[in-house]
Amino acid sequence: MIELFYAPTPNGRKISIMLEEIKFDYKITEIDLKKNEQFNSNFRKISPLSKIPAITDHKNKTSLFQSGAILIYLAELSEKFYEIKNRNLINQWLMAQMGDVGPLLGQHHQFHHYNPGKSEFAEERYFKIAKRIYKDLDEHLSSSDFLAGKNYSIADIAMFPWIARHNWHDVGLKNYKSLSRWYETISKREAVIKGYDCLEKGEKIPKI
Ligand SMILES: N[C@@H](CCC(=O)N[C@@H](CS)C(=O)NCC(=O)O)C(=O)O
Repeated sequence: MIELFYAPTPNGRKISIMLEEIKFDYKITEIDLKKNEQFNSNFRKISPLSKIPAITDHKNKTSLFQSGAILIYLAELSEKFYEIKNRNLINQWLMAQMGDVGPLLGQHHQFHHYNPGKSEFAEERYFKIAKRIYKDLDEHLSSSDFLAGKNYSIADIAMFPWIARHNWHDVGLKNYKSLSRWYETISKREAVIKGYDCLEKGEKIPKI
């Protein structure tokens, strides 16, 4: 059984969606970031940077932090969404999500959504970067069904919950036809709908 240390954020949702996709038995331990529970010493033993998501695989007696590493672990264990012959491409897009898209959109959330008016420079900078991310993803997806080719993979699972914050980004997802097509396709997957609302609070995937 997998224990997922979770908060309902894009990084948390990557893993709840993956666990639903691979139909593994799992339980959620909520980490309330507003109450600073990520700094509790027990949690820091498995997530030394005090960040969700993290997992403990009680069967294999293994704990992991960092969503990308967790996705790879679960993909290898389940042999799903991480085709061996396509790994370079999948890894490339997974790393692009982890190293670029996530952290940069995260800054856009901070300045545009949570703290407007605090820094004109940062608001403009990350708005511009967010638009560029949408444009680049849209261009790529105009000639590729999914991020790493014709099959849905852990790279898509990593990227999806970030684009699902499109209402916060104010970039206008509907203007990006290929990115919208990709988003709608993934939005309809039963496991994605379930994993998005894994706390069963009735949270719906934002529509375009
Ligand atoms: N690169 C990490 C990022 C994880 C991350 O930023 N988690 C945030 C929530 S989305 C967090 O736990 N923040 C709490 C904190 O930094 O104190 C991953 O992909 O797992």
